[in-house]
Amino acid sequence: MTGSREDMGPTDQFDYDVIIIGAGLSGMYQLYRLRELGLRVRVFEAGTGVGGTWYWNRYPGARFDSESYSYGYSFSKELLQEWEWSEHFAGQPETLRYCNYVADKFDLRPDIQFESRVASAIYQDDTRSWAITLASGARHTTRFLITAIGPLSTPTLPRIEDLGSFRGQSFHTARWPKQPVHLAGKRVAVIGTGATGVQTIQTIAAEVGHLTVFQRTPNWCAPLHNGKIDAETQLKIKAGYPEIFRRCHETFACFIHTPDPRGAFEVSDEEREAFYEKLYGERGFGIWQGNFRDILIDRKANATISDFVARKIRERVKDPAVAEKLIPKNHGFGTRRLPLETFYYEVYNRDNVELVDLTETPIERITPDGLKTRDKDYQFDIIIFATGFDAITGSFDKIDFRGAGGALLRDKWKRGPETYLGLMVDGFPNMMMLMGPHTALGNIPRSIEYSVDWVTGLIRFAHEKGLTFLDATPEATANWTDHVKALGVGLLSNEVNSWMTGINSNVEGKQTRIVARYSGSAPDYRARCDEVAAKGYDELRLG
Ligand code: NA7
Repeated sequence: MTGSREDMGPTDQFDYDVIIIGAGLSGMYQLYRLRELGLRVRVFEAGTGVGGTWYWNRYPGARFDSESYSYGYSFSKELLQEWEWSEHFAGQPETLRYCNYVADKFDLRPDIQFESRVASAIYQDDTRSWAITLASGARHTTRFLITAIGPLSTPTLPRIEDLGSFRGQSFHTARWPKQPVHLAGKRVAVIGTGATGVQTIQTIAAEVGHLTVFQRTPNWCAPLHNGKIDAETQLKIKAGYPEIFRRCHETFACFIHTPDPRGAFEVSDEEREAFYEKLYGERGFGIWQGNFRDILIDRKANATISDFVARKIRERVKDPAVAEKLIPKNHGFGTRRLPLETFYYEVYNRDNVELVDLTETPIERITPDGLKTRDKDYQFDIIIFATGFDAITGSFDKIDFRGAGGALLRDKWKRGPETYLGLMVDGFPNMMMLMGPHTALGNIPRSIEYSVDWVTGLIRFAHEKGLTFLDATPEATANWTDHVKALGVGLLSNEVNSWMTGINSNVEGKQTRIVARYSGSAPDYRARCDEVAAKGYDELRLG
């Protein structure tokens, strides 16, 4: 590096060179990298600790669905050798310990300001800088702004009448308290059966007195097959990290699983059945990410795996009527995010568990004692809302982002996000997004590390050239947005309502499907971003 901070123009007029919003996995790593450049960096974090998703989601049973050893940071060999994951799919307490370990090891905390929710971020045209205002009213200025606010970090509660009238305890899973919640013997309701609901339900069913599950849409689920990591495997993992990450780097979505090159009908019926049986018996996302290449694009191919998993559900759930309710009818296997489960279906064989199908009996209102559906009054001690998030754009909507000339990001994205490489937005100069819309998500930490390194490269470039202005052009933003939309055509998942298509029944204005995610391959995504960097970022407006 040749530049010094002074080369970037009179940055000392600002409080910081870079402000990062959020101290989850993205924000922590971004801070680490920018400090290497010798910049003055400040992270503002709403929580009282690091970890983002793993800080907030303390609900019972929260855990990885990606293999632990493919999920942790890969940037530090020392960290990889020091840290030991206890299970193939670690639980939230362990992952939060990991996040804290990383924060301590790299001494990140001095540059993180906790309990500091960012309320607005306003670009200052005259000084080419950003003014950030916290919920407390405190104001800070910076040349560059990086959002590390997470794709699934704004929880949403149902829009049900009298929501606040319940006299018992109620929690959204992503706002689960730090103090223990006493579930033993209690009458508990869980609303929602996404990945979170499934983990919660299977974990608490045996402990609670009675559990009532309110399901609006069943999801296809497959077994996680978690297990402890024994000492011998631990050694293999530690010795095998270069290979694990090399593989993640090459696969479609950065998981250790990647699509089988065969089509579902290129094998015999017996071979197909045997392949599905094998995948159903294996750990993790293989049945979703490592299945035949056409199951997520071809309806007939998809029907073969959907039928297979439906048969499994019928085998595992004793009451045929309940089994039918648990089998999705309005979308095919894997076209929504696949929840992985551990004896989830067997929960419905228990005497203390009841499944209520909300398509038959919708919830009318919350009552002081529980809730009322069209058919029945229920009494509960605890209501758990596993009702998901205002995904991908929701956390952007909550902050007043104003770009050049005072333009509101919320307005610009009214009909869906428009981005350049998922990393920038034209008219919002000097602002970079980590895990924002239109980036490759997949196995998230792998994508985070790539995006952080790309953003670090851009800031280093600005630093070296003394640039004070970086902006995407409207043409480049339109081109990338069109490209992302084109990639989504033909994907069965884009024809289904889910957080991945921007649908949230609980949020005004989020009832129309949008293309919010980049759905090409991670290697293609990286190749495109690398090309931009290699050409000296000449697609950007630089000044
Ligand atoms: P999801 O996957 O969005 O699931 C939310 C669940 O809550 C889903 O079953 C919804 O039913 C249900 N829901 C939401 N609002 C209501 C109302 N108003 N009434 C009844 N049921 C409702 O969120 P998760 O937290 O499970 O998972 C999010 C991601 O986090 C996950 O994919 C992983 O990547 C980690 P619906 O399907 O909308 O009918």
